[in-house]
Amino acid sequence: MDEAFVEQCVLDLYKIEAIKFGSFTLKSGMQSPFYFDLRTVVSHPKIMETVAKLLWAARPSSTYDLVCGVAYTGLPIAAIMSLREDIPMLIRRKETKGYGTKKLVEGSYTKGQRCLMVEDVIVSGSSVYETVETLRELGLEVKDAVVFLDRQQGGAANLNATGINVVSVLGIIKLMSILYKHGCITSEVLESVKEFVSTHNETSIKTKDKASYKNGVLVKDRKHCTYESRVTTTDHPLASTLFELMSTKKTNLCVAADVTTSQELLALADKVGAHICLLKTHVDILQDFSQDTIDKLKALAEKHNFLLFEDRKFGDIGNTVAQQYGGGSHNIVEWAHLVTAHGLPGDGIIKGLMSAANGRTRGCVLVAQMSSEGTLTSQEYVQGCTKMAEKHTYFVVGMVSQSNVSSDPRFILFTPGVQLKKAGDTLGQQYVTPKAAVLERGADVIIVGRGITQAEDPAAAALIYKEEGYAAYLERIEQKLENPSAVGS
Ligand code: 5BU
Repeated sequence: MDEAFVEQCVLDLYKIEAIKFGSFTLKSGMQSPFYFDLRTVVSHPKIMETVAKLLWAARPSSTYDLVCGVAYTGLPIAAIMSLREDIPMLIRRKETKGYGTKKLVEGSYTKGQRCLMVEDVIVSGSSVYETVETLRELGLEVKDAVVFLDRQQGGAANLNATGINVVSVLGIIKLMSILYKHGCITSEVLESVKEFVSTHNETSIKTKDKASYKNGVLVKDRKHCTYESRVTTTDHPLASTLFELMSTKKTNLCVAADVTTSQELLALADKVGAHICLLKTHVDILQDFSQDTIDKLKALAEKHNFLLFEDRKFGDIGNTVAQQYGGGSHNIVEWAHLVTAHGLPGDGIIKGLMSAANGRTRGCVLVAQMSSEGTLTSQEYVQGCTKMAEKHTYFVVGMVSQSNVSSDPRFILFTPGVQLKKAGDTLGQQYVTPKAAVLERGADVIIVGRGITQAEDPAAAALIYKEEGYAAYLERIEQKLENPSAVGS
């Protein structure tokens, strides 16, 4: 590659403000003193063509059947390569369409074809990996990626660990040196970027459900950790208690006690108590809720060693939820170890709940996804909920989910919509089996309501669900992490 050609390209990019200095928040939340935004090249076709030429020249091998750009900036660059080199391209959507074919990848391909990945910038390598993972699932061979700028923050090592060879046109230090050499930046800016890179080189990528790579080193994924090992990994005392009792009682079953009288509730809790780790309630369904009911329920929770989980699904501003949680006729904070809350209102809801908890050992579970048909939770919403959980690990113990929304072993994923016999009800509920919930959807705790409460013998049914759920968990932790270079292939 002609050095002068690279230098000129860097200067051109500087001129069109594709490189900026200041304080920027990256996708991961990391603060950076510089930002490289190659999106601006779409307004400068000649520069974009040069970028494409440089990327093509950097490719590690000469034999590819396809090129695929990582959305969004990689797409037009890959399109230029495709045109110039007469090589077909693929587009991998960021989200599946909600209509039509629901395809994630557009374009023609056949299994075994070799595809070159094209990306503008890598930080951790996550965006490249996400795209590669999809293409590999379709049977394509993806081993190489060309990247215009490597921010030198661990991304190349992370990708190497998943079997992707990364070649970049430039590293950030080289780019900065070129700008400095041509008087575009001061030595202070150069030093601040060097300092930033040397102190921010720990990034990680998470693969869909198998593993996570931090600076190229494999970190154990939530789905492969035992409940026992997670007793000490979590920041939350109630999560520790729950992991402890799940592993000693050998159960990941939560019964949803959706009954209408206190008598039924207490009778059910006594019958299934030996088989569960949590009893989930909707106390507003009870016709005769009273303090006496709660006292008896607490005694049963002690007797059988399970926790109480009120599925209140708080969803208002902090000030309101604080009053709902810590007062009213149900005074939930007084007796429920865990409560559900929506992420929708933002952080304030957690602060509100915490203020009502007022130092008591309590926790909340954020509803990230729902089991019902037509649920509105988008990928962005789910990510927003997990981010919120990450910010409040001292109060949020996990998420209600229908998929593997987090590989962080600190979080407990609770999955409702579990039944052995039915596929759904007439009001939109959708069921999967305990095995599918644990193995395919990544559940740590399965939530079963009518599958047990409407069984002829709820205790016997609870035992079956407990055994199925726990066997699936044992199968999951036994699953070996695949050879990193084979991940996704
Ligand atoms: P079922 O009888 O197994 O369908 O009861 C499921 C329970 O879980 C019930 O209490 C619901 O309110 C609760 N639930 C759910 O079904 N789906 C969800 O996404 C959430 C909660 Br969040």
